[in-house]
Amino acid sequence: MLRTQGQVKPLRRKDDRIIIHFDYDCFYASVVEAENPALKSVPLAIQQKQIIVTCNYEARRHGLHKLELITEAKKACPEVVIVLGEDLTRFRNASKDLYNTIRSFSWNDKVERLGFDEVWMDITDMVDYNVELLNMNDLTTSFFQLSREDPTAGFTFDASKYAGHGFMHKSLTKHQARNEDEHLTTRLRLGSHLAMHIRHFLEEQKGYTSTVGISTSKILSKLVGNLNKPRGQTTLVPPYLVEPPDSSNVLAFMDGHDIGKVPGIGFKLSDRLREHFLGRKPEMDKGLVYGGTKEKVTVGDMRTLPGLSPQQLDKVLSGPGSTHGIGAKVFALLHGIDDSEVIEARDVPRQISIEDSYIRLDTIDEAIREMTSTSRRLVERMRIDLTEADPPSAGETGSERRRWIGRPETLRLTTRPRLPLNDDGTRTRTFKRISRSTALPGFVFNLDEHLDAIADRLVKEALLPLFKRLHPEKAGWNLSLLNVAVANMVDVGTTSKASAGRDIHSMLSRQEETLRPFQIQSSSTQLGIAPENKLSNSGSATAEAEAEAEADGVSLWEHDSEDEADEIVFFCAACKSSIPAFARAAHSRFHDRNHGA
Ligand code: DCP
Ligand code: MG
Ligand code: MG
Repeated sequence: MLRTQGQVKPLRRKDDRIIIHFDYDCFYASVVEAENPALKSVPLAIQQKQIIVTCNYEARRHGLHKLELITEAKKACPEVVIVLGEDLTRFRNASKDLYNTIRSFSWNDKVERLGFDEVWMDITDMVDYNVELLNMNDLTTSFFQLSREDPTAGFTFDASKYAGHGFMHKSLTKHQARNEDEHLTTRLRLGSHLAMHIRHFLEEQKGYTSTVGISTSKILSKLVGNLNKPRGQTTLVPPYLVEPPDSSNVLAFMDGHDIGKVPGIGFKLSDRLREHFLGRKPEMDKGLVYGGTKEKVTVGDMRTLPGLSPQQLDKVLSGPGSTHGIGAKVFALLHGIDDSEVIEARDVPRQISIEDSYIRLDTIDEAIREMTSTSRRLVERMRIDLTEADPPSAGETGSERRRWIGRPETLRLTTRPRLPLNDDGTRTRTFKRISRSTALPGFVFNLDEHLDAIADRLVKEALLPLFKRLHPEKAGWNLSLLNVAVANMVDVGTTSKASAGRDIHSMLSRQEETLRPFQIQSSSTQLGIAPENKLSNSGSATAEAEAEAEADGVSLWEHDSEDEADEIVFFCAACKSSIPAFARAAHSRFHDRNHGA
């Protein structure tokens, strides 16, 4: 069915970017195999708690699956080698190393990680530069320049075809397929060759295979990559037009997906969409910790629903805490349009949070005690992750001084209250988090102060007031979780080696920007003082809206599986381990389940 003009017009894409999405094959298993290559040829599974978080492809050939119970896996394949993966250090390190390797190819530093094993790279600048260099009369022996400065650095390739697979939906006839955008085709071809080059580099230099998608947006590149797994790559080929719908390869490709599979439409949104489409609550498999099979409603089902419009979707999807303009965003996503940028690399995490879950936490004294110990760990974490050694100036000796390289501006307290008992004595479980934010006080940055003193003061002056806003009653509440986070990180710039050798210009311009609020400071000892010109963002509308949207799970990138990896360090005190953010929701459900209702 053709959409009316009025609805399609806002769907003009911005200038096409070329984006590559990497997904490392069976990531945790590959990390373990890299340490012990003998394991490559046997079925290998990585265990966390009672489940297999991932397994190698040898194990998959034996019928094992990701997120399967250990007991079931052993039954299906008694010879499986199981390696414990509770300690995430090795995975985090491997992830950072691979990320830095990919980043070293980038000119614009738009290289973004999702979870531990996915990376997007915006290669628009590299592709466009190289399109200019093409000899249109002899595309088959082209040269891809990997550096603007050194014309000899690069590789030869055949620009007349794609590297790897190209995806063209079968519904598009040859005739329609010819109606393609030549320029976009050329650019995507170049993108596919660069993707192949980096993919092979990762394989040969680092020993990791990956699955890659190439398209014009984050979402399309991520989705199309899935078509050839593992160790493959797929380019979504033009035509990319939105109109007419029956000759768009993008729409044809998107239409077949279950709406829940579209990144950016998380489980909450997809449930509301399913409910809207079916006209009733969808059947849900509540018994499954990791989200069960639900009734399949496809993107095509939704997209062609009579009367569908951004306004209508807004009505269906907006609720407390929902993202502004959610209807328009989802409407665009259903049409395969996603203008979200690949976020530029940074040297400090975006936020740090520490949390603990409780079977019972229902007195103010306990709450204060828990907030204090959590704060202590948080400040300790900040000192590790957000400072670097400050080289002593001439003539100075003695103990090593450190300086802050990232300064979060916001302090956030999140709790998850248990619902009161039902009449029949049962308790309805809820995963709903509530939060309040305030400006992070400057004394937290005082490196000379003892951790205990900072934690005490932080609770008294900042967290307790937030707590009272969340839970005004003296008693009557019972919390199953407390989380203290610092967010709104301002990157103060680093002098470390990690940042050396990168595009100097982009680094300088970035530093200028981020340093602006801190120009009154000159040395590390003064960093304990909050900048004079900093406005208090206590009760700031954006911070709270953000926190609440997060609490409701209605954010463009669903937290369950689509988060910012250890950009958000999440420490679960219940099992004493750091958890990558993508696994947080699943992990906390795991504890809930074991604690019982
Ligand atoms: N992971 C986890 N908990 C989850 C999901 C994933 O610990 N709930 C870990 C294990 C994986 C890594 O994160 O190795 C990436 O997960 P993916 O689901 O992307 O899967 P893999 O990379 O393991 O496999 P594939 O080859 O299918 O990409
Ligand atoms: Mg992945
Ligand atoms: Mg993977």
